[in-house]
Amino acid sequence: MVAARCAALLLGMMLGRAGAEKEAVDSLLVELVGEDRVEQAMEQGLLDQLVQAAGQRQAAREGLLAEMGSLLELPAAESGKRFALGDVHGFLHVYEEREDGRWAEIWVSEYLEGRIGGLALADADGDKREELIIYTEQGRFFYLDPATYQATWSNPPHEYQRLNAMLVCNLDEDEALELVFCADGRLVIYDGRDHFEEWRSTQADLGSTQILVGDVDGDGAEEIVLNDGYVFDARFRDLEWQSPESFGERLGLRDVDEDGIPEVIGEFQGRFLRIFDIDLRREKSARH
Ligand SMILES: [Ca+2]
Ligand SMILES: [Ca+2]
Ligand SMILES: [Ca+2]
Ligand SMILES: [Ca+2]
Repeated sequence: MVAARCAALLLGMMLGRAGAEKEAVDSLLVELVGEDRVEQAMEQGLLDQLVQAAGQRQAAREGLLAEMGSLLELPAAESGKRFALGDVHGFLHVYEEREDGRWAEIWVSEYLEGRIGGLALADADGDKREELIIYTEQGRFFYLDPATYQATWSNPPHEYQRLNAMLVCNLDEDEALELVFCADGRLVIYDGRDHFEEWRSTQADLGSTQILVGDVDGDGAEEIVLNDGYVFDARFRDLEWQSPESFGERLGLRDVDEDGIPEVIGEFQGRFLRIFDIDLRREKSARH
């Protein structure tokens, strides 16, 4: 019982309700294992297990919402938890949880001039405050204040015609983040603060739908991995490898062979998985 209550409280914390509930979890943990063993329990990963259990329970209830790129948890307001949803009609909606656990729409944007392709929450301009970043399929970017939803920046119309995928991350030494995206067939690295193209690929036929960044060949420097089989050096932007086959529609990184280098795990047709060793430039053999 105590564990179940603890997991429920942890779930609340994960969804943004910190503060008072953190204290409640701490006291429950004391109740669960005794004051003198709290530290040891935390070291043994008890909290991790509870967080994982809470996450699994939520996933079972809500399906794949957590994996959808145009749906994003927002910082909770005093009145409740909130999430944003960008729809295919070009509108961003913000929903807030009511006390009975139901959700209500509390805000909707103006028309954002195209189907919404993805959302991110990050401090892209390095001012220590996060932006809600939206991109549309037609190549518009919008920064919104994540609490008031007022727009703080958008790129010019017609800067790009078509945008397939975006990742917000830091690829260089400056504090501001970069917007890494696939636009009009090219991979583009765009300065998140000063809003200009830092680099674009000479390859002009990319149709990437997912972008990941990680050190996938173990040389200590990060690569940009595109789901359609391209691997670029994240810093110097050279094409390191063009795989003869796609890595799948969706990608994940995990080191599954203990060599310290994450493998790319790619999903095809929403269910079939392949494992790629990027350092060896091949799909991992099915049996050793
Ligand atoms: Ca910011
Ligand atoms: Ca940067
Ligand atoms: Ca590397
Ligand atoms: Ca590995």
